[in-house]
Amino acid sequence: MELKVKDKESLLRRLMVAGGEPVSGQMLADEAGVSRTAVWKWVRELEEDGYTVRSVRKKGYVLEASPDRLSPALIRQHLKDDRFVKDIIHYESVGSTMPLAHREAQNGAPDGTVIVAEEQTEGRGRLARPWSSAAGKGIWMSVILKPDIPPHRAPQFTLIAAVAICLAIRETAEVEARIKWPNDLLVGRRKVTGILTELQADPDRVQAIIIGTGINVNQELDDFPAELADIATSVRIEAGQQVDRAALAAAVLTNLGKYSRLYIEEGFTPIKELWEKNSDTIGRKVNAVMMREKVTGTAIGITEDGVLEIRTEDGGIRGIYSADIEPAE
Ligand code: BT5
Repeated sequence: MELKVKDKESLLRRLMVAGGEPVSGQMLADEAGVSRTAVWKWVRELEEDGYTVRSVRKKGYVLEASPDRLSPALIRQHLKDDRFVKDIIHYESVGSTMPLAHREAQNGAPDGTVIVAEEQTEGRGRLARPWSSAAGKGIWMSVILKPDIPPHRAPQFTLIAAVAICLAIRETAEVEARIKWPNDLLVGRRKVTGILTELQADPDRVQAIIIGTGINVNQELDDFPAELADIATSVRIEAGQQVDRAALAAAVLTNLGKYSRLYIEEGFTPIKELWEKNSDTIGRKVNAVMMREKVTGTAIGITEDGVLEIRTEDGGIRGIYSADIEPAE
């Protein structure tokens, strides 16, 4: 990781890796090629951003506390592997991170660009359904991927994302989320995460895949709007304690990099195995509710294209491409 101090963000990272030891203001100024007053100004700006920086006489600056935010520096501090994440663009409040990510992707943003917001005022799910995205409570994030694949393989990335987030929640908070086909993570019967995958493509090549992830992190039950009271949960509710959003976001991004690499190198089989192992859907009797029909049967697996296979009462097998899945009993 590049640690040379050149601005406020790199100063912050430098104080973070010092792990509570003072870092000399003179040394920072020399390294950055600026005056000690300029370093002091960066420190003041960090304090305005909510960090607590103590100045220890004759020794230097110590980072004492960080705010509960999804700032690039805080997320990067927790990244186990920085091969995947290229750029993190952080907003206080946006309508939705999805159109912003589309625009960045069109303007040439590379694979591994992340758009993240503290709050969305018009967060959305599939079919333009609303997605509740309260300020400071969740991870409302869109990730740009630019894999060299044909468009029909793009839905597999929803499954990669589901595996990546499911395992990140387990690793960070020891909460056992399970994947409901195709794009929800549940704890018990309640939804903790929704995933929205969108595509920019030519007829034969993917230009960009945008993975939108809405992870409920620190809501308490009464933080949810009334219509979600019986169907939503958060990692905090399930873990019984506050969860570090930046650490969880970093775990999600680390895993997204790890499992998309695994997919590119070894194909869909290892992803399919992980998906099925962590699935809430496989083996259950379900109704697949589509626009014009409802198919009832036992979910038996997913295909190479991410299609859900259901064995119906008459013993036939139906492939489901897009539907809402509900328990049949
Ligand atoms: C989804 O849609 O589950 C995909 C949600 C994707 C949200 C992310 S946040 C970052 C990015 N920016 C966006 O604007 N979107 C993405 P779907 O399967 O259609 O589920 C939508 C349904 O989930 C709604 O109709 C509600 O019933 C329910 N819902 C809404 N907000 C929720 C929440 N915070 N937690 C749990 N359930 C919720």
